[in-house]
Amino acid sequence: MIKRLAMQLEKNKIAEHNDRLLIGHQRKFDFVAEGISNIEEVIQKLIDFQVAIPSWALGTGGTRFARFSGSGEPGSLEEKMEDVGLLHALNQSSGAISLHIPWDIPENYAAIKTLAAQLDLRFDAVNSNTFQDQKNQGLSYKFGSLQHVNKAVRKQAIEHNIEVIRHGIELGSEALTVWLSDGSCFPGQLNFRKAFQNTLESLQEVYAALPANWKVFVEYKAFEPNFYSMTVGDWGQSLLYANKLGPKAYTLVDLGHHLPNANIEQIVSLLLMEGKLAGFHFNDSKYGDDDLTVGSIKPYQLFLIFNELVEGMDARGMDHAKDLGWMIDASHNVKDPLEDLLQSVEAIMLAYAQALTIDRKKLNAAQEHNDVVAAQEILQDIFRTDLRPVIAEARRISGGALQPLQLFRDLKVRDRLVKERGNKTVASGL
Ligand code: RM4
Ligand code: MN
Ligand code: MN
Repeated sequence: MIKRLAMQLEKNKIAEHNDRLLIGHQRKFDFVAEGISNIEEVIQKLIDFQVAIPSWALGTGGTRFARFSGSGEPGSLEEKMEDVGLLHALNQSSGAISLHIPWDIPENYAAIKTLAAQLDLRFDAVNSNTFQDQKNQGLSYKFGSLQHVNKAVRKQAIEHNIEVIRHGIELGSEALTVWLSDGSCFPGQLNFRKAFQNTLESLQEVYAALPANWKVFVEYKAFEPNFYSMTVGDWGQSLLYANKLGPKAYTLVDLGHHLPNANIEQIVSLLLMEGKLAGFHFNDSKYGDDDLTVGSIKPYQLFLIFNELVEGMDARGMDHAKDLGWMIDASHNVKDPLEDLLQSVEAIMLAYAQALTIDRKKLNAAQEHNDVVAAQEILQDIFRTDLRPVIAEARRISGGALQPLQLFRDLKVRDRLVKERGNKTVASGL
């Protein structure tokens, strides 16, 4: 059983691996820790910080042209959870999973919850899907869902969202993420104002179905699959919906959903200021919604985003670990999905650790004195400081591996999964 593999990993293999690397690690950690005055606080915050893994990113993704499936991919929700359990056993920072419905419909809630508890996982936001037509679906979403000119289509999409909430309630989720592909491909196709109003009214019905402790995350995207207009096209439009909906509605930032060169860190800062930032779908991109490994293309941008996050959350007295949704939204065309996800979580932890060690007083002073050079020096000095031993130490203390990726390879985890699941498995979802 894979489940047993995850547990075995936790107990023996990780300890052996850490013992082997300990002396070298300690030396590097001591060296870097000496320069960080709040090192204990930083490590505690790193231990508390958990990134949710999307259930749709555990298999090989594809492009519009082809999908080259890997081997040993999870064939069921249970196997996907076991994969996330493996990641979490290795890094102790992936203790949550985000489900996409209907790609992953939980059939036996009690069994799924028991498995989650065994793997030390909780359920983050549940995601609805009205961007595809499902088998046996009455009406088509070809021309949109919540925005549709036909009320019956809107109703069908609203009901789907409410059904997703119901699944989430059973599992202990506390948020619904709505990403709409609604929009238009050609000028004249859509009356923008009517499309907005229809979407708002539909979202209001979904909002009314939220339990008291729930949030709804309105995710925006500037382009694709519609190429002329998107009905939730940017953070301004998402914020309009969120403000009109009410206090349980927030704007979700997916790093790949902006027009080229958008200043995402500024968007993050202002959404936080308004108390309307939902959280993130982390990924990286060069050209569009590439869904690449977090930090693989623009690590400095990621660091600048975390700089604004830490500053803004602290200004509002927020709990870093709990008050926002931290999720990955990635796709893996050429890498092993589990290795890729380990890299993504590592990149997120690194950017967070760096942001935690910025000298805020110094940075404020530089800003107050218009000392542009000093401000840049402060940020870049931290960005160029190697804090990998600090996040490794946080992992070690919480029972994870000093080098998760190395251990994943040393233990030939993928080979074992292939043996268990076979060569020709194709995971559902993207
Ligand atoms: C979209 C968007 C959503 C994700 C789907 C699969 O581009 O990022 O968050 O649920 O892809
Ligand atoms: Mn997304
Ligand atoms: Mn996307």
